Amino acid sequence: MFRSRSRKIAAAALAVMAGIALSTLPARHMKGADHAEATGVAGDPGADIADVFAFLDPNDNSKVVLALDVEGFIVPSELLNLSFFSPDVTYRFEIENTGDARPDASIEVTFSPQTSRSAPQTATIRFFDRERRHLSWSFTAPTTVQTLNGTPNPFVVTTDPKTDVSFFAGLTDDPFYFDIVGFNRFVSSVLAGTPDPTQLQRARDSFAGYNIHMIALRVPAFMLRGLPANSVIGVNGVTLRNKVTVRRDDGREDDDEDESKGKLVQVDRMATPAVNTALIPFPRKNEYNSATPVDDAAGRFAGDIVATLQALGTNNTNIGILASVAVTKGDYLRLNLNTTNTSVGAGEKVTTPGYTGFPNGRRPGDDTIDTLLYFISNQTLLTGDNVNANDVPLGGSFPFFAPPQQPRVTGVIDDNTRN
Ligand SMILES: [Ca+2]
Ligand SMILES: [Ca+2]
Ligand SMILES: [Ca+2]
Ligand SMILES: [Ca+2]
Repeated sequence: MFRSRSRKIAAAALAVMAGIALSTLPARHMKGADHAEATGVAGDPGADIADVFAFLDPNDNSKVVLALDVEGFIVPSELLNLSFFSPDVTYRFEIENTGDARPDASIEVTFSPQTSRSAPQTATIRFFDRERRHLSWSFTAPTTVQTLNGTPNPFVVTTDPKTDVSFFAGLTDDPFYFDIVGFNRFVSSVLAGTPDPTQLQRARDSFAGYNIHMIALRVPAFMLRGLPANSVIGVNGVTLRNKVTVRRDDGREDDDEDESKGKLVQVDRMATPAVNTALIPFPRKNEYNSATPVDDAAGRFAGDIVATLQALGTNNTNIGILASVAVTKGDYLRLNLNTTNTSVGAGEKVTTPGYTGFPNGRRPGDDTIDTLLYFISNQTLLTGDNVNANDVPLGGSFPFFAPPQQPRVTGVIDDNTRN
């Protein structure tokens, strides 16, 4: 990988430096972008957002692709039993387009109950403008049904003829890639006083071989710009459940007869990867998930985030960059709709000429962990966790994610998992 011994030593030194810095993180066991990062969502997989994506369709920059995924680590052999979206969860994309922290529009997705393993659920997609008070449009679409065959069922994409909005929901390969174990072993070695950067050379993608529940939309950009049209939008993924649910003796769940009918409570939120996972102290992680970007901009978590970054040795310039992404105007994925995008980011670094990805929105292939480590290390460390790409190729058209990992056919031994 490196051409000379001196480069190897330099890379190792930088890795040690970052490791020493990262060892001071309040969350010493980093799990993923946002997979099961807090106790409140770790026990509620159907509402646990793992990642959020926002990028210009590389084939048609007049469209924005929005995606969020929940309930990761679905093993291929269980993909039939576990392949459904909770009918009790509201999945919401909050859109901010005026430069403050307050959402100006939202897209909500809900699902009918699953009635059969071989029948799709029906998703209802609703667009609200003016801070969710006005329903602008809605349509329904089927989910993609799964199979235990060696070849996955093709993705079912529905395009609403009135709005030209496309929708997909179903299992995909988990697009996030990161060596959880190597990273945590390295941090442990630093904590023990014997920094061992070779732990970062495992280069094993902890998410390889597993599937996740993906919800993706492709939306004409003008719908998200607001009036007057703005060039930068913020995207925040949110899950909500009914505030009160009554569990009945016959197994039904009912919220119709309670006075709280219709009231929703936020279960999880996610925009910038790894903010809650890496920068928020453990005792405040559930609180962070329940809070809003308005709270972020008001400084509710700024002290914790800045203190963590300072402890990491991050200088004011790079704290400023990271704060502008996740604190100053609230934690949103901010995407410039006027920045031409021609790829899904696979194989690119933040320093790649012409790079247009995270922290400008987030594309499926963007190496967000390496990018965050790059800014945390004052733009010195580029090798990150040495996992540089997803385990399988991403798609070339909407929804751009890879098909689900299937149970292997007879004679195939490797299941792709890299534990
Ligand atoms: Ca989460
Ligand atoms: Ca706003
Ligand atoms: Ca993957
Ligand atoms: Ca990486």
